[in-house]
Amino acid sequence: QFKKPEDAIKYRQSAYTVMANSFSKIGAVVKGEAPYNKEDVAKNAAVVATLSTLPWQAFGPGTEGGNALPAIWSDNAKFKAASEKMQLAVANLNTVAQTGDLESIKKAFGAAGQTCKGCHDDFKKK
Ligand code: ASC
Repeated sequence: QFKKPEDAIKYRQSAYTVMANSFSKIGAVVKGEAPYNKEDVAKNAAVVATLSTLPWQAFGPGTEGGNALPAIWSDNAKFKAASEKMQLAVANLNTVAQTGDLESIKKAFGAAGQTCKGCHDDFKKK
């Protein structure tokens, strides 16, 4: 799917970049730094949920590098489990965001943020 390892690295980093942009916009609302607009949050949550499905295909054999730690390949089952946990958490954030209940959004956002961090701790260069 990717001609060079750099192409895979660029692809997965791009997906994370777009995801983080939308996630942090929701974060600003959750932290009270931006006003709550239901449609904006719902849209950003949908972007995060969709983008969350993309990076994993770009961690194939021979694509080591970027900010990825070798544990992604040496302990791939654990990486996959962490990625699935994150995808479930952001899918839930998206479901909740579409309902427009800010308290539920705050809870789902916090839980999703923990799954980002969980993976970074073990699999991303500091
Ligand atoms: C973000 C972002 C992450 C997560 C993480 C939550 O906005 O870019 O990686 O939140 O920091 O703990």
